[in-house]
Amino acid sequence: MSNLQSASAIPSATLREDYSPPDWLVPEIALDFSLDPARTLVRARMTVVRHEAHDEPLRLDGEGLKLLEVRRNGEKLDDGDWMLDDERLTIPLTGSEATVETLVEILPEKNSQLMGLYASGGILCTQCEAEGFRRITFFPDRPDVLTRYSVRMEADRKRFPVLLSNGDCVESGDGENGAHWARWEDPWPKPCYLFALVAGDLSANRDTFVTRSGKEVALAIWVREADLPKTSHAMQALKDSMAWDEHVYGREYDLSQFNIVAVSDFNFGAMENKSLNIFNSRYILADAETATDADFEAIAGVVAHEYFHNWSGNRVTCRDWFQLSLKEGFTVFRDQQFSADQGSAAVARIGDVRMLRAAQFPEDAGPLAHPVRPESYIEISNFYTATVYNKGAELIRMMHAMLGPHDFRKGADLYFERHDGTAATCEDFVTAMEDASGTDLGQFRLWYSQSGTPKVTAKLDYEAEDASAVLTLSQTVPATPGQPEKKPMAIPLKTALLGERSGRPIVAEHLVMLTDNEQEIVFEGLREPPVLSINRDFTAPVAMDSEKDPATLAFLSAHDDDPFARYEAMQQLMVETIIDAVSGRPVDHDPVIEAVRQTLTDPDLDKAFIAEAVLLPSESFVGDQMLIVEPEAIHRAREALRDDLGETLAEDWRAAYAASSGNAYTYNPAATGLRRLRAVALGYVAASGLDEAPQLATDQFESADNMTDRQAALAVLANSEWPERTGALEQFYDRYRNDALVLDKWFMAQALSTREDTLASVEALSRHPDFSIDNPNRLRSLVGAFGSNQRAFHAASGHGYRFLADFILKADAINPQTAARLLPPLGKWRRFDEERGAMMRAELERILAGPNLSKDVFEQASKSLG
Ligand code: 0A1
Ligand code: ZN
Repeated sequence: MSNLQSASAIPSATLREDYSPPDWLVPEIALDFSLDPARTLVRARMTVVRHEAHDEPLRLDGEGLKLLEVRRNGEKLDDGDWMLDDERLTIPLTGSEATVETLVEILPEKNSQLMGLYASGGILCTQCEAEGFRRITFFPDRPDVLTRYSVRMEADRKRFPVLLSNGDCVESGDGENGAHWARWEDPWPKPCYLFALVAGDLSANRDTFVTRSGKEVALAIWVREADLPKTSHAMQALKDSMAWDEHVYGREYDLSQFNIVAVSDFNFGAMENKSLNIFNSRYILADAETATDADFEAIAGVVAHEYFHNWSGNRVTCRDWFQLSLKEGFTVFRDQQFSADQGSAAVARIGDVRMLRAAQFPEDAGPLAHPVRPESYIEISNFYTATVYNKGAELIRMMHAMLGPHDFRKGADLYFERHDGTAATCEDFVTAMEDASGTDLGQFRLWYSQSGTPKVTAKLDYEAEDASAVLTLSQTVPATPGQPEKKPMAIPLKTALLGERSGRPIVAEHLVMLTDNEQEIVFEGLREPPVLSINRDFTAPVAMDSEKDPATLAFLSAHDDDPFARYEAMQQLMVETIIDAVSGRPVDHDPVIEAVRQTLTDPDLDKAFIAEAVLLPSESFVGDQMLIVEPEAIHRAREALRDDLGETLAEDWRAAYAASSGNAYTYNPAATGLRRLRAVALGYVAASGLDEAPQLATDQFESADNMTDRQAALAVLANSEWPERTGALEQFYDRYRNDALVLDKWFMAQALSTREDTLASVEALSRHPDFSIDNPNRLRSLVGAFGSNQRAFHAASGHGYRFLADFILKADAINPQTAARLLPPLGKWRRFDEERGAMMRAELERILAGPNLSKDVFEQASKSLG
């Protein structure tokens, strides 16, 4: 198969600068599927039109297809009339237009990569982004070829009573031998990565939405019948998203139906195929018994994300895959705005930044760093990254901050107006923002091309005599692979000064643009000594060093009027305290304890905010701040601070726990905030060493009327040395063994455990009868989660590294995309001591030497070593 590498063939890279427009366009295609999981036949008849003057033949991408027939203008061609290799079919054509027809055979049941047409739990479904369509039929598989689709499919009526594709069902009927068929037409030209087809025994939760211009849209969420009761939250999220996009961006839905299908085997979260979104079932199915509040939030976020793609991605798509952030960065920004509007905006922002720091900052600081608009790739699937998605969203957010909401909306309108129905570039987006607002975004464009997280230092010097202060800002952008030298970036920083005595703003929030390597800003007429509050709301995705002492950080954590800055001050105080301990400097837990007490007992604060603010930074995040990561020392220092916080504030934790307990389950922002605080408080009660802690956790575990509380208690028990642990894990397993999504939580709680024996228990779990390497969710919940467990993965024996590498090699033979996504923890080898670093490198080398390595894993492993 073409995506498997022999040791001798080094896969080649595709370069952004090599882009050239397609030689042939395909305005129309008629697809005819004879569906059978064991052997499906696909007939494709397309009209091809020569694009500008050239002599090139028609080249169609194809992978793993058995070619049975080729026709040109209706005439069957002999073998010598075309050329075939394992990547493409070449057909000579004369004239400016032709009809080309192919017939191929594919084997959905054998498709373990989950790209193209595959079988999941008896359902046949497709995944075409980025380059899966070529595994269905021969076609110019690139996003700048836009085509109108007519799709006929025929299948056994009993096994596949429901037949879906993009657009509308225009005809259907009975076939021979118990078969039936349907024909779907999509009036909107689209790139082939947005094609979708589903056939299966599915039931629908149906609803309707009336658009602002009065068109009725039929909505349906298709699942297995038993799962229907778990679809109401996703349906509500869909209707909310449709209304939100009209209200905030003026974007209306453009077809008469919108279908969502949930499948249990899926490489990513979900896919925005035109009017037929296909979802990983974990982002659709939810009820109080089986899903946590975090699951409910994620479902709403992903449903919104996929829906918003209808405009940012489908109506305006990407010219080439280097422009992926054009649709993904913008759509993540839109889904973040939507989520912020559903509850506490501050808590939503904290969540965005947590995610960015957990996934993107490390990526930007490691061997896989790449710009938001990459310059080259070997396998495009490896570029569905936190940089393209989440840093990409931060770029859009910075433009929003610089232009203001009004001009930003004008820019978005202009972008949609100019590029509707076309394949556009990141540059087109920035130009539209520039043209609509008159803002010069020249220097800002560097954010798309320079990788690495800028480091900004801010120093405020106060002159008491003349009531003034000078803010000195400087920036450096670290060298990253292929980019040794960097230019200074345009960095928007929302800034305010607070009075040291009053705790109130004495210079109101305003946007400071840092554009030079170093810059000074003078503030005059200061009534009292100032305290700097900078990068409020995290306006810029930078690492900020503002040289504040613990007292100032504690002050800001109690007084800053920007909730994000308040959270940030507390985090910084906690990180510095832990790092002091790791580095052997004298440790003083008191400022953290005092700051946490203040926040915890502040009656004016939202409970969800308190819960986020008092949570200690993760061991990985602390490690990311250090030159050489010391996993065991970080674990010990963090646990010591946690125990001290638990013990010293035991009364307060008990009180917070009690105040947030005892309500019957409802799902709304106030109730989820209370549950979040209860979970955090339970964690600290457990750390306090109070005798009652095991009982409290066990009671919560057993009597919870919802998964949020039950899972929180399970996590505390799974981390503990208490005898109650084993019983709780057994009970959980017995209760949920038949629910795959909940069983994933059971695997994950153990893989994330901070206990010393986690590696051994994960090894044992990998032999559990319910573990399956074929299902991406299960693989990620055990092996993926383990790779993010800093203590267990970095066990000094190196066995954690070996375990992960073994799984990457095994998974690569089945599903290269999912295997490659497990690799980044090994790529951090430079950040660890010599022994660990050498062992990690050795595993990367072992992976690279693996037989028949995929392009996906080859790219990640070779770049990680480089
Ligand atoms: N466009 C989707 C992400 C996605 C990408 C590739 C996939 O399959 C390999 C699936 C989904 C999104 O942003 O949600
Ligand atoms: Zn997306």
